[in-house]
Amino acid sequence: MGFFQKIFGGLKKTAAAVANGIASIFNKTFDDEFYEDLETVLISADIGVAATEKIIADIKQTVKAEKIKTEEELKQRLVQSIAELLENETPALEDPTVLMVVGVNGVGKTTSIGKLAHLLKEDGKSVLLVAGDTFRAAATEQLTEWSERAKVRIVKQGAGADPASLVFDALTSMKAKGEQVAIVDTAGRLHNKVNLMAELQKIDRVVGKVMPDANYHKLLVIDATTGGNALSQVEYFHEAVGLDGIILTKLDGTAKGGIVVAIKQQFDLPVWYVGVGEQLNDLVPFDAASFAAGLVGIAD
Ligand SMILES: Nc1nc2c(ncn2[C@@H]2O[C@H](COP(=O)(O)OP(=O)(O)OP(=O)(O)O)[C@@H](O)[C@H]2O)c(=O)[nH]1
Ligand SMILES: [Mg+2]
Repeated sequence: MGFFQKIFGGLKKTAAAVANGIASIFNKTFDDEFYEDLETVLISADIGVAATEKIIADIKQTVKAEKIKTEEELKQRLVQSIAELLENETPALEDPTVLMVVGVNGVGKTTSIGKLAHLLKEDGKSVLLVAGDTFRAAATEQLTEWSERAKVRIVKQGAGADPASLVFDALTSMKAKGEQVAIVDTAGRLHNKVNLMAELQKIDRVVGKVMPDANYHKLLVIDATTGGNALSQVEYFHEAVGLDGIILTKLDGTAKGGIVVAIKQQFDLPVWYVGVGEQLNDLVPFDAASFAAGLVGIAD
């Protein structure tokens, strides 16, 4: 299955909600009431107030300029407006790359890392997983299973080991072996948030020290089913460690996939990958046009 079909499939619930919403409000008058209802449909998909206002303004203008009449034309125009808001550049992963993956507990960090390792390996890269979540023994076991599925090397230590020194060892061996991409798993929860952020900042310094020339990116994983709360997670982690991008998981389990648009609008952070299921192949590189089409449920 191609990436487009995967994104499309993952957005099925959101698309059904948006398409049904539009079908129930559509009338050919394009009056104020119609636009108010359209606003409600978009906000219900978690697109966010600011982005929704931009989309509505854009639609209002083009409905007149392009003489839009049918529901299908309206939806196509909607796809275009959303795609414009989502357009972003994700950097090519040049060697060597270090990715630190952060996020609150349960959002899908470890699972996404496993899937990403597979995706990059399929792309011909040598990948190293670093089991930086030493807070729970089960976390290391879980990442080990993923390393076996994706057939990539893993560096790990016992539960309770210091994550920063584990990362130091892992990256030192990565340099020696000439591996191309390291993906570092981190804890989602420590005794408190301050400890967690201090730990992430410590790992951060170690990466800078061992591999100052690496292409180092910090990715926040957020769970699409959490709704508006995801926005405060973005804000918090962005302030604490400075993020480069987002991995949005569990798109398959929600009708609120529009959260991506709200995040882009509020933080101007690009989405790099989306998770559309629990299997090895269920992580897809983000693409604005496909995502926008999937969100509205039309395949161009
Ligand atoms: N349906 C679906 N489930 C997902 C997706 N990504 C992750 N999950 C599930 O979400 C649950 C939590 O995933 P983990 O990868 O363990 O999350 P985590 O962020 O590493 O959690 P902690 O290590 O506890 O902080 C698991 O049951 C995953 O299978 C996705 O894209 N779709
Ligand atoms: Mg985990």
